[in-house]
Amino acid sequence: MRTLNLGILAHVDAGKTSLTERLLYVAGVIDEVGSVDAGSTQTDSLALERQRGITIRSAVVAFTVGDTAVNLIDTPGHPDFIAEVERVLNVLDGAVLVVSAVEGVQAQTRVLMRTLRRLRIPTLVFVNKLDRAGADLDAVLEQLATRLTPRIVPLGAAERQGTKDAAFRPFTADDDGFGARLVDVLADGDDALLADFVDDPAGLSHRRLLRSLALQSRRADVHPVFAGSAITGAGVDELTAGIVRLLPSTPEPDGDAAGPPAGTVFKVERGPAGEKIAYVRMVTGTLRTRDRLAAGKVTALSVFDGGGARPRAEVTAGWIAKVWGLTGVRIGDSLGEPTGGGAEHHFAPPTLETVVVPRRARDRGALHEALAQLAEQDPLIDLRQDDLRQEVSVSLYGEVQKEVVQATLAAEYGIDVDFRKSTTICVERVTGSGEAVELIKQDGNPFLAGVGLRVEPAAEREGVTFELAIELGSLPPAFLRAIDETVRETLREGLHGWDVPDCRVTLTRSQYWPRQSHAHATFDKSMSSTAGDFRLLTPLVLMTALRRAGTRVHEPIHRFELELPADCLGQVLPALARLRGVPGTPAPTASGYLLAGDLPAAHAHELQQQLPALTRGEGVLETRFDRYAPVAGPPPDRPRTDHDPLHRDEYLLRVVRRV
Ligand SMILES: Nc1nc2c(ncn2[C@@H]2O[C@H](COP(=O)(O)OP(=O)(O)OP(=O)(O)O)[C@@H](O)[C@H]2O)c(=O)[nH]1
Ligand SMILES: [Mg+2]
Repeated sequence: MRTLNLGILAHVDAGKTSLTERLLYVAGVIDEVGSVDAGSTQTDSLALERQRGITIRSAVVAFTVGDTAVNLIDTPGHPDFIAEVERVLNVLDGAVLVVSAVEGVQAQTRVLMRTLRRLRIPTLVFVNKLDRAGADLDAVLEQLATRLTPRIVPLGAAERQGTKDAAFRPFTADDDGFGARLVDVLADGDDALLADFVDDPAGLSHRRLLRSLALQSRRADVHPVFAGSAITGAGVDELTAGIVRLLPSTPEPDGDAAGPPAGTVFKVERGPAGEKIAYVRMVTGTLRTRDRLAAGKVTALSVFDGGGARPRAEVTAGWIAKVWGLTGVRIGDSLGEPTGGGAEHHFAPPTLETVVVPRRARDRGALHEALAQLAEQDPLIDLRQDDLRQEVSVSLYGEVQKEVVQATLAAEYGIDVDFRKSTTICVERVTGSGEAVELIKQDGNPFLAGVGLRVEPAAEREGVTFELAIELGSLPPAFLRAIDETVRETLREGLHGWDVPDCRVTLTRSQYWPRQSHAHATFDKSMSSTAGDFRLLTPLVLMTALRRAGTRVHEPIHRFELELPADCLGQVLPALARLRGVPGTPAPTASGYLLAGDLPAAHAHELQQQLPALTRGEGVLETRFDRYAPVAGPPPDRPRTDHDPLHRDEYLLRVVRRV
């Protein structure tokens, strides 16, 4: 059996879940097509998804076409749940990008396609909803080519679109112009094809063109386009055939699957008894029950089978498995051998933060526990415990995600919560260079550790780097590791309490007292340095260096696109200015204006709320994170969550008392 791990991605409501249902039906997995609107689909299985008719978590189902086992991952389209898509991207062999034939290319369509192309994930496009009034395949094809990529290959035409009898008619060799269009796109990525075409244009067989199409599609060089309807089933047979013919799959390993198991964990959930279940995409080797891994011992394995899962004793490369027993596992982990996957983020981070307050004070402990479990399934909510104020806060993408967190806490944990007003999450960027040093027994340094650090700015997205300007080997590795880890932890709260995402830190000095090993003396903590000494001293030195280097607070800025009726411009512009928006020149459209520009993330939600009143309900706003920019005026401070290494005396008092 070959395996193919397929993601279904799209803007919200384009029809991913409906299409998933239809693919399962066509493959014979289900006898009846469930409906999103009736809350009866295989993949929208959470109570909350069924109530709201939107997908919140990605879900895996499986079907078989010929000798290929397809694991299909249905993802959420709402931008608040983009993190779910992100986690899945690392495990896909291919994707189907769904676009509505009525709405066409939308904001999230562009974000997703850009990412799929950057990661070179082979992607087919399915233009859905051909049956709906207003469907216009040609217009959508034009948008795909101009707004996504010219490297698309439409494989058929729409008939009777806009009616319930809408159909997708695949092109054949006899279709006028189809061959020419194929040559046009394919010759770019196939030199031999180009040469033969130049030699003898009439001599290229249609089969040769289709072979080149499959090859280039599997390499993510071109994107075949299908069309149809998830509701009526039109075009879904052709799409099914295209999935196995035009996307790459993993062949069954022949014998040498004996290597150590390696795989990527892309989802973690809790079973009915609270047991942790990891979803792993196997990359090499074989994983068996009773295998011992760093994260725990495998107690059970299963692979996907239709809407359910089937127990297995072992799984090999290419398969997605549910794995029980790995108590220490986290999303994004590589199991076994490192698989090269890191925590690289493909999409923008959450830009909102909110304090979660239990309605009943006695729920405080349980709330923390519950949020910690949610953070296990969704690490980007980045639980933050403020020890001083006894509060917890979470990072969020938007108001819908907030409602989902609230509803989940109520339904699954019986905890009713309210949220404080959301605030934007800023970052601090280092502006200059600064150094500090603390040596043993000098200037009241109470630790048996000496550390000198230099802090310098780093380029955006460079991350925190830790380098050595001391001789390698002059400090035991355990101490080096302690400094390195503490540097990264400390930089999560900069001078104003915000994360410092990019920064170069250099270790310029180091000092330690070796383990005492005189004739009768055993290890004596008062005379020998420990990793703990380095962990406690490093924040002090680092924050002093950071203060000398200086930081500037940056806030998240969204890019917005706003379509509005012509006569509303006069009201919209001043409203934008009040929200610190910076619009470009209004571009006239058929029905009014298109206004694009920048808007602080802090005000994106407000603009959305004011929009109906400003535009008689006709305005359409799309916003997405674009970049961080310096905050004008006094920088906002974020409360610190722990002992404050900026104030040396207080820090020492707290830390020393604790030790
Ligand atoms: N007429 C018509 N309606 C469709 C079609 N596909 C989906 N719909 C409807 O569109 C709505 C959204 O469908 P979903 O399948 O939930 O869309 P989705 O992309 O999974 O949505 P999210 O997961 O929330 O992003 C539902 O009301 C569907 O019934 C189609 O081909 N034709
Ligand atoms: Mg869905």
